[in-house]
Amino acid sequence: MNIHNAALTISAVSPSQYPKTDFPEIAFAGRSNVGKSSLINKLLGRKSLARTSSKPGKTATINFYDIDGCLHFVDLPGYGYAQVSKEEKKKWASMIETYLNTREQLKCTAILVDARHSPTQDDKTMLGWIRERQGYALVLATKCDKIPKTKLNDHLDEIYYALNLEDEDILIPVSGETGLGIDDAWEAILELTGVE
Ligand SMILES: Nc1nc2c(ncn2[C@@H]2O[C@H](COP(=O)(O)OP(=O)(O)OP(=O)(O)O)[C@@H](O)[C@H]2O)c(=O)[nH]1
Ligand SMILES: [Mg+2]
Repeated sequence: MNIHNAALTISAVSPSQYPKTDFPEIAFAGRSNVGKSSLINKLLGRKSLARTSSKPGKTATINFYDIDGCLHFVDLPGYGYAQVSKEEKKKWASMIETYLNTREQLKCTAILVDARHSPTQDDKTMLGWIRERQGYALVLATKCDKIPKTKLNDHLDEIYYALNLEDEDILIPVSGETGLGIDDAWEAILELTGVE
């Protein structure tokens, strides 16, 4: 996609702050530090629009990025970060759940998993929520640049089976570092959000 303008619309914590726009949204969910914000930057061809950090827990709000006034990318707080207090975890979980369960503009939620490791119980729980809402799974396996090319298929197979993926689901290997899989990811995003 040829992007002319991408900008942060708002960092929201509650539904009253969600943008009053009616164009489609795609959300990016995944464990803290899995590479959500990095992938958003790569998809948008921007270095640091979405703030990233080697320290998990960077994104603590629901960040809406407006793309040419026709699509919102929604960067969700990461889950599963052990160092966050119980209170904070509860707050983030309820923030994510409220958005996923109530937002009508949400057309697709992608789940990001680290291609190097087996998906966690938290990943499976999150995918369960997503499936309940949209039926299928769009799984983006991140940090593939860190896996030797000859091993990549083994890692993808492991994710496929661990998450019980099926034919109608989509699993795309990506890298927010090298740009691997970015075109494929865009193709899936445009199709699943219905953006021309
Ligand atoms: N090698 C490599 N590093 C990556 C990739 N994606 C992200 N990283 C690194 O992983 C760390 C976390 O990336 P973020 O994009 O901030 O992760 P996040 O999922 O947004 O994390 P939270 O906001 O805490 O939920 C950073 O140090 C990134 O540079 C990737 O595809 N390849
Ligand atoms: Mg982030």
